[in-house]
Amino acid sequence: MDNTAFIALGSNMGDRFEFLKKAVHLLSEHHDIRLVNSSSIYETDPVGYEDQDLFLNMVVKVTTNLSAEHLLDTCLQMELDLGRKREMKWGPRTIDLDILLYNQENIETEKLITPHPRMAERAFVIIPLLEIEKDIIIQGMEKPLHFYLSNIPDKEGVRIWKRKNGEGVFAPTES
Ligand code: GSY
Repeated sequence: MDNTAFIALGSNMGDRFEFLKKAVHLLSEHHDIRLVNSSSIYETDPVGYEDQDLFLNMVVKVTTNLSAEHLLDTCLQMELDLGRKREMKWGPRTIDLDILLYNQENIETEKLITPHPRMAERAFVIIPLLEIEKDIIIQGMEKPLHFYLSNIPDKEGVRIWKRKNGEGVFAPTES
């Protein structure tokens, strides 16, 4: 599997944990995707449209034979397979799979932009991403991502909910 991608997962409708688990399972089962690592699960205050339920968020690292475009189509299909519901653009959703990074590529198509344009402002993305890739460098940024953590708003809105490999246990992969 030649390409490395990071995918953010989020849910704030229905059985949030079940949606995340099923999405991780679908990724790990796909014959062109290998799940390399996954973060703990965080409960997070909604960002943007705030009058909605708390999210569960996490990030996974995968390697894949799929092109970025095909990986995107695969993620969108997984959302549909999981019965994705989303009534409004920034509103509640059963499951979201957002490609954050695809190799070190700057992709700009109608359907996909990498690095994800809003990832650097979102503590609910950065905190789980740094958990699994603490020295990650994002193209276009001068310093490794962790340098920016102190400037990111809403950090207190991101709380560990199920620790990877902790009691409970949510442990799809080891790092
Ligand atoms: O883009 C992801 C959907 N989303 C989220 C999310 O996943 N987590 C939190 N905490 N807030 C969000 N606002 C939106 S839109």
